[in-house]
Amino acid sequence: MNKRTTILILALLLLSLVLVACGGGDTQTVEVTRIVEVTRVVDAGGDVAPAPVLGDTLETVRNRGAVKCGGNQSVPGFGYINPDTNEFEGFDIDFCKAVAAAALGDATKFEIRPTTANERFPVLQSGEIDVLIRNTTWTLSRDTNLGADFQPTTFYDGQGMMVRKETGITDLEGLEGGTICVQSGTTTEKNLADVFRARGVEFTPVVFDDADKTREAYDQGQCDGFTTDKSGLVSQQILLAEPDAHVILDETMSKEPLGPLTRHGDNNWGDIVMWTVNCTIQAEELGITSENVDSFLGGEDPVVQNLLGEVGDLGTYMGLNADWCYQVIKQVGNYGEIYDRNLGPDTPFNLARGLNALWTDGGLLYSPPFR
Ligand SMILES: N[C@@H](CCC(=O)N[C@@H](CS)C(=O)NCC(=O)O)C(=O)O
Repeated sequence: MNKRTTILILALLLLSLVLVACGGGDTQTVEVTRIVEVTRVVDAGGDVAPAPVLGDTLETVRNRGAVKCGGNQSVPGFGYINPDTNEFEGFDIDFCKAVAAAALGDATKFEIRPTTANERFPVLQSGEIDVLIRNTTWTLSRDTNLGADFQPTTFYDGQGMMVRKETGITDLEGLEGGTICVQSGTTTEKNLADVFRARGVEFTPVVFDDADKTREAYDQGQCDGFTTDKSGLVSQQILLAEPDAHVILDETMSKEPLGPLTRHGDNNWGDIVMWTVNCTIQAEELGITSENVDSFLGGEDPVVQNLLGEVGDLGTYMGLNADWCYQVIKQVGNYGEIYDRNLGPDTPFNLARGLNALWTDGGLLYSPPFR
């Protein structure tokens, strides 16, 4: 083993970040004071190897005893409050539970801070939440200018358009001269303008700042079309007065890779969220589920042993228990279980996996190795 020296640099940074609300063009300034800890391990040969940096979010989460996720409350299937149980449920909520299972060993130790599209980035940046898991599209400006780090995409989506069936409209050109309900602070708002301009289709946007108002306005006939991510349309459709009276056009107007975000400056916490998502994907690839995970313990396969923390120090590198990924699988499930529970054939959505299938099944989901 090489002799190693650890250099600890503590820097107090006062950052004044201009947070640009993603679509609406409004700007908000938030003062952020953060202590950044940089730890480097220098080996005897002089090469600098990055060592795990234990940022303060994990510490904060442990002290609080819960992970705080920014989320949705009115998007069935993804993030909503079940009226029967009064509990948050959905695909995004399950990924928040998975982070709690990884970080605290207990998937029930989470809190959801519901956010509008406009306030989601400021609440992440100010430290009010630990992670934002709310159908948020990964874009360059959000990843850089808003001080966020996007973690692996959990849902590959694209923007769609809903119209009333009775109109007989089958494509975007059919909306010429019409009105379109859209939510502010979203990529949706910008894409709508760009795509319609590019096609030379005139329209009038009717803009609201939350999902309920946008859907209700469309339902009451204030708009000819309703646009958001296709997953959002499928979700909102079940809340319309007559869901079957509406159709989502085949056209997809954009790329919307949706996934969790952490703050710039806490790489360790970012790694925890990243590898939590990867853990669910890798488990599905290996056929490990919440039901059968225990039968994989004590096996000989090093790939499984690493994933479940039976050998190696993978958890330690992130400041987690060795069984962090086992807890995610056992308590929340693998990616396919999370998908099916919230969006699969036994739900009102019955969404095909499509791009969200594993790479081995022709989709885009691919976890790097647990080595
Ligand atoms: N993926 C897009 C759109 C995300 C978005 O905010 N969609 C709306 C429409 S379904 C939503 O989730 N609204 C929830 C709410 O306002 O409660 C983005 O990141 O800007």
